[in-house]
Amino acid sequence: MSLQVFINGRLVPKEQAVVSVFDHGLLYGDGVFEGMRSYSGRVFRLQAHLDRPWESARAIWLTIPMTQQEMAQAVYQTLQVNNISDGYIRLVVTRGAGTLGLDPNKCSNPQVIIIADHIELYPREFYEKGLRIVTASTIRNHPAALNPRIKSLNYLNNILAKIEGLQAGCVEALMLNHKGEVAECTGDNIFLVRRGELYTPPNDAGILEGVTRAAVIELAQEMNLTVHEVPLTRHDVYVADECFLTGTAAEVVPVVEVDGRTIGSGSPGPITQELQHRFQRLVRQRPDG
Ligand code: PXG
Repeated sequence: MSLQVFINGRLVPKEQAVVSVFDHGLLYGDGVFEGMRSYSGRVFRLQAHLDRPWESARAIWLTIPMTQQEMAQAVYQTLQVNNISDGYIRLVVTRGAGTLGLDPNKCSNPQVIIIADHIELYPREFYEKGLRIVTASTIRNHPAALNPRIKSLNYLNNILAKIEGLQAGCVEALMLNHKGEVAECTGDNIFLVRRGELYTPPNDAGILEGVTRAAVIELAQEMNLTVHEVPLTRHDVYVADECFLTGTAAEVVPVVEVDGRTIGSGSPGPITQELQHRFQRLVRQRPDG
C-alpha cells in the first residue's frame, strides 16, 4: 500500500497529497517545517518539536490552524497508519494559496502536512570513524535578516552551504555567522571538547536551537562536564581535542577533520563516544523508566 500522508486533517495516499501552485510555501518559501524521529513508536522530545514550529510560525506571523494536542495526535496517527515505529516525521505548515504578490494577507488556507517515512541513516562508518567537513564560504543568515532560530521553508542558505560541502566531498559543512564566528552546520549543531570541557555556540551566534543539542547538554551535565555556550572561532575548532555534530537525523556524529586539519587524535574521542552511548540509551528510554 502506498504511503499515507496527513494533509489538512485527512490521511491520503502520497500521490493525492498535493498543494496549490499558488501556495506561498512554494512561491516564496513562506512557511515553517520541523523534523522529528520516532524510536519504537515513541516520538523523541515531541513537545520540543511542537514548540519550535509554533514559535517559528509566531515569528513569521502565521497561525497554525490546529492545537499542539491535535498535531501530536495527527503525528501518531500518521506513524500508526503507515506502520512505522522507527522513523522520521516531517511536519510542514505553508502560508497557503494566495495571489502572485508577497502579501500573506491574501493567503487564506495554511496547509498542514505530516509525512512519516523510514529514515535514511548515515553509514555506520561515519559514527565509528568520524566525518571530514569543510567550512563553507556561505555564511549563516544574519539574525536581523532571517533569524536562524526560525525553521522556515526557506532553507536556501543551508542548501548553498551544503552544495559547497558536497563539492568538497563532505556530507556536512561548517557555517560561520556574519561576525566570522562558528555558528553550526547545514543541518546539525556543533560541539567541541577541550581539556575535558564542552563548548558550543550560544543561540545568539545565529543557530537553530537544536532539540538534540539541548538533550546532549543535559547528558553532559549528568556526566558532570562543564558546558560552555560561548562564541567560538575556527581556531577553537582546529585546536579542539574532540568535535561532534548533533541533529535529529545524525544523532551524535564525530568529526575528525575540519578544513584539512586533523581534530585531536584523528579518531572519535572518549567524551564523544560516551555521549553517543548515552544518547542511544536516552532515545530508547521509556518515559516511565
Ligand atoms: N541546525 C540546523 C540548521 C538544522 O536545520 C539542526 C541544527 C539540528 O536540530 P535538531 O532539533 O534536529 O537537533 C537542524 C535540524 C533532515 C533535516 O531532513 C534536518 C534538519 C534540517 C533539515 C532537514 O535531516 N535539521
